[in-house]
Amino acid sequence: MDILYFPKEEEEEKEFQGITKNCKELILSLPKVKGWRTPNLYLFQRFWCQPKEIQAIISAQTHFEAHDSDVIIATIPKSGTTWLKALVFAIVNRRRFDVNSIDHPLLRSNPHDLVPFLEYKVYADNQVPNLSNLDSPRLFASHVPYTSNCKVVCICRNPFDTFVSIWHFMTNIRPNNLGPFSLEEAFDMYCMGQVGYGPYWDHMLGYWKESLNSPQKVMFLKYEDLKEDVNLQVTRLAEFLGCLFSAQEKRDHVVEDITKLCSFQNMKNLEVNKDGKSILNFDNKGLFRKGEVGDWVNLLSEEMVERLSQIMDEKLAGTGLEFPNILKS
Ligand code: PAP
Repeated sequence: MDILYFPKEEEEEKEFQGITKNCKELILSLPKVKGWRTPNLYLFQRFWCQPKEIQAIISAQTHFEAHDSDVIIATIPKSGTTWLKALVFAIVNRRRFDVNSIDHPLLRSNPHDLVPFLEYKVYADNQVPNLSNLDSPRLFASHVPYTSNCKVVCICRNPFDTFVSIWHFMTNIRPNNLGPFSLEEAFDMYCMGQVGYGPYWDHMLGYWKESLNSPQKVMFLKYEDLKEDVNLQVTRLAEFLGCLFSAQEKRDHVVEDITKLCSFQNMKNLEVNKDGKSILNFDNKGLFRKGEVGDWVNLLSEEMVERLSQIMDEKLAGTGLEFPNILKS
C-alpha cells in the first residue's frame, strides 16, 4: 500500500511567514497542540491561537486605544459573528445609510469588511493604522477577550451547533498538506478546549460574567435568541447602543427592515457573499452554511452529545448561563 506523503513542513513555514523574530521566539516557548487548519495552535494568554493571530493580538493590545463611543463585537468563531456585525452596523448607521436604500453598504460589502476584526484586519500583517479619523461610533470586532473601556456586544451559541459549524468550515479550508483530521479527533480536541480561541466555555463565561457585572458596558446575546425573535433582539441592541428606535421608526417598520436586510437568506444570496473574500483567504460563501439551530443532530453521535452535555453542565453550573431546550431539537 502506498504511503501518502504530506509535506507538513511547507505549512509550518507558512504559519510563521511575516512573524517577527521576537514574536516567533515567544510563540515557540508556548504550549502547543495540533491545529485545525494550521499545523499548531499555541496557548497564548489562556486561549488557543495561531501564530499570526498572536502577533496581531499583541499589536492590538499595544496600540489600540478604545474611545468611549466605540463598539466591539466580541465572539468565539462560528457563534453568529457575521450576523451580529451586520445587525449592529445597520442599527448604528441607519441615519447615514437608509436601510431600504439599494446602495446600502451591506448589499455591497460583507459584514467582515464593514466591522473589521482587530486581529485579522486592523492589526494584521504588522500594520498599525491611524484609526483616529474614522467616523464615530467606530465598530470593531474581536475573537479575543479584550478588556476595554468601550461598549462590547458579545454573542455565543450552543456548543453543539458551534462545534458542527466549525467542523464544516474547517474541513472545507484545511490544507491537504496537513493530513487527515477526523470528526472524532476534532471533537475530542473541542471537548478539551483545544480549538481556536478556546476553551469555549472560558471565552463564553468571561463575557457572561462581565455582562452581569457591567450591563451598561457589555451586552451578552445568544444565537438561539436571535433566531427566536430577531426583532426583539434588534430593539434591545439599539437600546444598549444608545440609539433607540423612535415611535416614527417603529411605525415605519425600520426594525423589521433591518432584520430583513441582515437575514440569512438575503445575505447568502448577495453577489459579494457568493463570490467575495473578506477574511484572509476564506470565501465569503463559507460564512453562510445553514444558519439553523439544532443542526448538530445530523452529525453528533449519542456518545458525543452525552460527553459535551456533561462538560457544559459542569462548566456552566451555578453561572446562570444556560441553553434551554437545545437537546430537544
Ligand atoms: P465566523 O466566526 O467565521 O465569523 P460566524 O459568522 O460567527 O463565523 O458563524 C457562522 C455561522 O453563522 C454559520 O452557521 P452554520 O455553519 O451552522 O450554518 C452561518 O450559517 C451562520 N450565519 C451567518 N450569517 C447568518 C445570518 N444572517 N443569520 C443566521 N445565521 C447566520
